[in-house]
Amino acid sequence: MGHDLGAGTDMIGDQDHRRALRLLERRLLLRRGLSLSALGLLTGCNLQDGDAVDRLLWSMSRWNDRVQAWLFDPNRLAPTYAARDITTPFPFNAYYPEDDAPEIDADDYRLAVSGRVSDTAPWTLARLRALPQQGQITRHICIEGWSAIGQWSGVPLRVFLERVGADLRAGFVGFKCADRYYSSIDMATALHPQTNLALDFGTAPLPTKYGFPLKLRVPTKLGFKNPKHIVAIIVTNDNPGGYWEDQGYNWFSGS
Ligand SMILES: Nc1nc2c(c(=O)[nH]1)N[C@H]1C(S)=C(S)[C@@H](COP(=O)(O)O)O[C@H]1N2
Ligand SMILES: [Mo]
Repeated sequence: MGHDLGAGTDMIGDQDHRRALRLLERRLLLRRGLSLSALGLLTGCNLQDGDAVDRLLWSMSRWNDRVQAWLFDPNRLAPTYAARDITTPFPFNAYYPEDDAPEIDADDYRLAVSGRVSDTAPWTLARLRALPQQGQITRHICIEGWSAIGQWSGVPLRVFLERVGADLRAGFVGFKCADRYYSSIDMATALHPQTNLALDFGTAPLPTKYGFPLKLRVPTKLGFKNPKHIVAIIVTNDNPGGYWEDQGYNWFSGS
């Protein structure tokens, strides 16, 4: 199908390249709130830093094309991989350094549910683990130009939404995290068979840095639409936006 993005974490190149991409992306976002997709259209335009930027834009554009070709199709499952393909160590990413990841006490944890649902009772981890569990080995793609393969499993979001009596015709499902992060997805994506409320990473509970105790795993979306440390879920017709989405990243980041 031509959506193999290559193995390993460094599909674009070295650290400098990655840093440069990040700077470029930030500049474009500041300028006009341009999305990554719009960036592809600018290739060869009047950005002025000469060859370096040009090469960067070309590789970014190619990267973006491949990502877009690979990404969301509601009729298709995201590619899955074998255990030997798993990236070790798996990269950490957040808007803060690893040491600042929120520490959540498993016994005190409660998942809040609100909005267009019939049952708003909070969920303990034990209750979440008592629901049917499922998982896949899939590729996580970060907008900053890296990707990595990992294994996540937990409760299919569809199962959870049905269990709380969610209005499955509502437009959006929003997620609030224990840090200041938040994100949201459209209902079609929420009901996609691979969209998962992940409790486990590999064969053990999610480590703190990867989102303990609960992370949304959406293999059909970019990494930033995979909120970690989820503490609240809302079903709503008002687009809840997101931490990066509200700073100009393309909201759909999939199609
Ligand atoms: N709560 C929370 N979730 C988050 C983020 C964050 O900063 N806080 N960053 C997002 C981004 S941009 C990426 S690439 C992935 C990184 O997940 P990882 O640390 O498991 O690789 O988490 C996403 N979910
Ligand atoms: Mo990301």
